[in-house]
Amino acid sequence: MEFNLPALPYAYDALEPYIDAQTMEIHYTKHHQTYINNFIAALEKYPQFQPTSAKSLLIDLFAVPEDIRVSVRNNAGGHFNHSLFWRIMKKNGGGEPKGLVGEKIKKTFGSFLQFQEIFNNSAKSVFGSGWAWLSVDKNGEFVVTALPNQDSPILYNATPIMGLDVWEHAYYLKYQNKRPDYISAWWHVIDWDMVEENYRLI
Ligand code: MN3
Repeated sequence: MEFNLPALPYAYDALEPYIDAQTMEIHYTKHHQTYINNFIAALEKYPQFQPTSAKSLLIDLFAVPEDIRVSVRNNAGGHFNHSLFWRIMKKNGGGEPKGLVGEKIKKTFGSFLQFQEIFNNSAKSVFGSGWAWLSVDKNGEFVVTALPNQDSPILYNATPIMGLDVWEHAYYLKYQNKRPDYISAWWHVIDWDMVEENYRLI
């Protein structure tokens, strides 16, 4: 089972000043680790149930015993989502996507700026805790969605290639109530090469 905290591909302070080191450390070592601990604890009730990955749990959520299904949805979702999130950020990221993702964004949304506006509005629209996502639907099309809590696009038959965590724990220490400022800043750390890789691997 791949139920360990994945190595962070950069130092806690690598994404400063956009994401501060303290937020990164707490987010990664406490929040992400807690999701892992929680769904491992939930699965311990069913030793005969041996999932191979968080993704496989989410793809077939209704195979999960009913009394732990909500916990698995939230906590395996949290593990899967954060594992993607860390990988699509880097120091000196940002700019505009090239490659297949850049082309597909222009074709789908008209321009990168229009896509950015739609994605930003989606991220701002999340009421309470959740994420904004760029996913590939079952027809191979790009879709931007806002989803609550740790719901992954996987639950809705779509494959996420890029996501922005807008839970307060992702930004409150530095940005307090100013979620739009965090959203704007985040574009400076996006790693388009990884988004491209996520798209090519579907
Ligand atoms: Mn988070």
